[in-house]
Amino acid sequence: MIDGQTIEQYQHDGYVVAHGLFSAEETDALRAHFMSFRPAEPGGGDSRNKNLQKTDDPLRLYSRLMMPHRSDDVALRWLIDARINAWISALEGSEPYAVQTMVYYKPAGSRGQALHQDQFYLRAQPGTCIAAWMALDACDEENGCLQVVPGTHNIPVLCTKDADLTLSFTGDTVDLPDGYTPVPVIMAAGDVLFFNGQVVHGSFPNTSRDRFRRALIGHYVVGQAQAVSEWYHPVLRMDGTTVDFGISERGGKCGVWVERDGVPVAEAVGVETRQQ
Ligand SMILES: O=C(O)CCC(=O)C(=O)O
Repeated sequence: MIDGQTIEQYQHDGYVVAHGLFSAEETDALRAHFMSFRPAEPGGGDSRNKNLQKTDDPLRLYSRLMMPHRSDDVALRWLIDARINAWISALEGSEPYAVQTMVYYKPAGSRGQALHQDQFYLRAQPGTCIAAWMALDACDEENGCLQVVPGTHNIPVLCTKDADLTLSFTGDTVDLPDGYTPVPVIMAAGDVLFFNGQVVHGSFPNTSRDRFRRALIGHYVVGQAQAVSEWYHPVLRMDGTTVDFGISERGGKCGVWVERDGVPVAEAVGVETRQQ
C-alpha cells in the first residue's frame, strides 16, 4: 500500500519494496515470455550465439535483454503499467516518463553487476531517474539479489573507477566510505523495488547451484526532468505516447568522498573522464 509511512521510508532510505505488486499468474507469464528470448537450455537454441557456446560464462547465453519495449508489446505494457505509475507518482509527487526496459536472467554461477548509480548513465536533468526492479524469481543473497546502499539518494553522481570483472559483468564501479554498506533486498517473485537514480546499488554473483535470478527492470525520469541522455530516447508518457525531450550532456562534474567534521561527504569536485 502507498501510505504516508511508505513514502517517508522512500524519502529516508531512497528505496522501497512494493510487495506482491504483480500476481503469481502475471509474474509466471512475464517470466515465460522473456525466457522465449533466450535459449531454453545452456548450449542450445539461439544460432547467433554459436561462438559464445564455447565459453563457460553463463551470461554469454543469458546476457541481459536491452530495451525490449521498443519492439515487444508485453514489455511496453509492463513499463507503463498503471500500478507502477501509481507508485512512482506517489513516491515522487508527479507522473514519471518511461525511458528504458531491461531483463536480467542471471543464471546460476553468473557474475553480478558492480555497485553504481543509474543517474550516471541516464543523466535526467533537472532532477534524477527512478527504477522499478521487479523480481521474476524469489531472490536472496544466494542467487545474487539486488543490493542497495541506504541513504545514497542524497549524494551527487560519483566519479567511477574500474570494477572487478571476476565479480561483475560491467566495468564501472564507485567507492564507498566506511558507514555506507550495501544491504541485500530479499524479494518474492512479483515484488517491485523502487529506487531513486542516485542510490548506489548492484548485485553480487549468483552462487546457487541451479537457481536463476531473473528481473524485469524499468527506468523512468522523474516528472520535472526536461532532458535525458541520447540512448534513452524516445521518451514516453505513461500512456505510451512519445513526448518531446531534450538530450542531456554527458560527463561534467562528479562526486568524490571528502571528510567534513569526521563525517564522509560526497562533493561534486571531480571531473568525469569515463564514457557513460
Ligand atoms: O539486477 C542487477 O543485478 C543489477 C540491476 C541494476 O543495476 C539496474 O537495474 O540498474
